[in-house]
Amino acid sequence: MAQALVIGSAGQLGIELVLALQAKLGTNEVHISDIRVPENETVLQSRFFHLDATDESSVFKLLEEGNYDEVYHLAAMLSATGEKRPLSAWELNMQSLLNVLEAAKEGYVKRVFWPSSIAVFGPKTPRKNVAQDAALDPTTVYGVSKLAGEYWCRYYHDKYGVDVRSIRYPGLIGHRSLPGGGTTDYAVDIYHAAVKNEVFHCFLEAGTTLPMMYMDDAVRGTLELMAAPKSAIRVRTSYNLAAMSFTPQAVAESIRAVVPNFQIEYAPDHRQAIASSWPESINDQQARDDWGWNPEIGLTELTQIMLDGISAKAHEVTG
Ligand code: AKB
Repeated sequence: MAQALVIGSAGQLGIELVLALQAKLGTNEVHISDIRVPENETVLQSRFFHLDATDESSVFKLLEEGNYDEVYHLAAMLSATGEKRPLSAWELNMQSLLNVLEAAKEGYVKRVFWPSSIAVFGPKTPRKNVAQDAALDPTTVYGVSKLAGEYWCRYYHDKYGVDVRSIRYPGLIGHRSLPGGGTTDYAVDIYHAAVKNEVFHCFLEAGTTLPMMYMDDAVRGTLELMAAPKSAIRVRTSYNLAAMSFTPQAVAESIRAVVPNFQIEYAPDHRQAIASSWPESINDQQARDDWGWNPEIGLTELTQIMLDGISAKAHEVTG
């Protein structure tokens, strides 16, 4: 039987996490599941299970039969789409988590990873250098579901001994998969526009500062958290994690250093209110102290990596 299962393997983080787990454990040691088939040939070399994670009996069957060491439960509806379909977002984000936690309580899996987000913060949270135990004040259904999920995780740990671990991700930026339905998605889309020599229409204002992270840092952090000894994990809600903070204008400038004629236009939409409710920067000292978190990539390197990665893929496709 495989060691790890990724639920939500077709999503932006899912694809990248599966690739990293395959490299770490071997393709056969990783099973993948989603409600849709992942669009990545390498990811699909692992055994795929079609799964609706809101269906309790399907989740139980898969986890009981698989008896995995680790389950990474990533299936979720993100902030922007969640505002269009609040009840569906709540159902998917909450029910699927409870299904996995219940299965873990039955002993079908040793360790669970579940992602939280900077969306748990809101207008009452300080804007800068947000502490681990700062006020949680979400304004979106996605943020409310992440806040509730964090406390469910802690409840299952404290009450039933479930070893569930979590990170509050900032916006994640990678070139091997596409985001969908989030407020930080612009920070991936902008690089695709730059490589295609297109004018980028940004749905946030030029000066909107948000916490962001290169995908490889996020995946490495996730695997490090999961590999840490149980005794090191002192936060059973979710860890703050930070790498960099920037505005759309700053990304555009960093792109212009490589692609001098790159152009951006600003047309803020409903996502601006979500972004404006989130903090600008996060303090992740607790993750550094407890399990040695240390981000590696900043904006200048990120821009080069993204432009190189997307261009290489475009050449593969056309070449
Ligand atoms: C979103 O924008 O909804 C996500 C997140 C910050 O959790 N990327």
